[in-house]
Amino acid sequence: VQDKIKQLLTDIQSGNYKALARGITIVENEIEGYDQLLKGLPPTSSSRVVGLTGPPGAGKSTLVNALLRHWTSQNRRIAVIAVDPSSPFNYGALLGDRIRMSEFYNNENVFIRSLASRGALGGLTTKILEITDLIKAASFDYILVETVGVGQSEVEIAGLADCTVVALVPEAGDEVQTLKAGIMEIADVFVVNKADRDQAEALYRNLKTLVHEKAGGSGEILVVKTVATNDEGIPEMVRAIDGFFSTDHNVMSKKLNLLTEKSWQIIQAKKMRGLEKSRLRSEISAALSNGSFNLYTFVERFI
Ligand SMILES: Nc1nc2c(ncn2[C@@H]2O[C@H](COP(=O)(O)OP(=O)(O)O)[C@@H](O)[C@H]2O)c(=O)[nH]1
Ligand SMILES: [Mg+2]
Repeated sequence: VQDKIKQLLTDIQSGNYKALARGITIVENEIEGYDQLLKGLPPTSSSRVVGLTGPPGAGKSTLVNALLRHWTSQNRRIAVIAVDPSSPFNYGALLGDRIRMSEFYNNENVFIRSLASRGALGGLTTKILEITDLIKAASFDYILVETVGVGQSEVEIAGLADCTVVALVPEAGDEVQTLKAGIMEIADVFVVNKADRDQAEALYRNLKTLVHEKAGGSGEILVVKTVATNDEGIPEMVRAIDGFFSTDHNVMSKKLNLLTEKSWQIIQAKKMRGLEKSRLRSEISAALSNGSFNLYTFVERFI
C-alpha cells in the first residue's frame, strides 16, 4: 500500500485527473491508504479555495458555470466540489448539477466532483475538508466548493475556504435586516444574483449599507451584482474574489482561524468515530436494567 499511495500522490501532483478521482474515492470511503494519503500531502499549495454558499435556488450552480466560462477562457485550471446536503437522498439534485455543468465535463482544465452527503464517514464537513486538501495537491488555480447554506452549515463551510462568497437573491430582500446571525462574520464577498429582477437593486443597496455599518478597521465585505444566466457581473465577481486574495492582511489573518477551525473539526470527527447512537442506546438500556444508571458516570466512559 505504501508505495502505491506514494505513486498515487505523485500522479495527483502531476495533474492526473484519474489519480485524483481515485484519491478522492479513497478519502471519501476511508479505504486502506486513506491516512497515509492525507499525511503525505505537501505543506503548501497555491490553489485558492473559494467557498460558494447561499440558499437553495440562489443560482450557485449557475454562478459556478459562469465562473468556469470566465476562468477557462483565461486558461485557468479549476476544480469544483459540489455538495448538496439539503437533499441527502435526492440523487436528482446532484444529477441536475451534473447536467448543468456538463459543458465543462470534458474540459481538460476543469475537474468536477459531486459529493453526496449520505453515508459520509466522520461527518460531511470533515470529508469536504479532506477532499479539498487532497485537490489542493493537484495545483489548480481555484477550487470552488458549492454548498447549500442551511442554518449552521454556512458557518462550517466558511471554515473550509480561504474566501467565502455568499450568494443571495432579491427574494431575500426583506430578510436583510435579519440576515442570519453569522453570515456577516463569514462572508468575504456578497453576490446579489438574479440582478435582472426588480428588487435586486434594493437588496444590493441594503447590503451595501449593512456592510458599511459593519466595517471595522479591516475593510468592507465586497458586494457585487450578477445575472449568472447571462454572465453579467462575473468579471466583477472575479475581481472581488481576486481582490480578497491580493490583500495579504485578509489572507494572513484568516489562516490561523481557518487552521484552528479545521483542526477542531477533525479532532471532533475522530473522537466521535464509531460512536453510534444505536450503540449508546443499547448500552444505556443495559445499564438502566440494573437500576444504577447515572448519566454523568455513563458518559465518562466515552470521553
Ligand atoms: N432570472 C435569473 N435566473 C437565474 C439566475 N441565476 C440562476 N437562475 C436560475 O435560478 C434557478 C436555480 O439556479 P441554481 O444555479 O440551480 O441554484 P442553486 O440551487 O443555488 O445552485 C435556475 O433555474 C437558474 O436558471 C439569474 O441571474 N437570473
Ligand atoms: Mg446548486
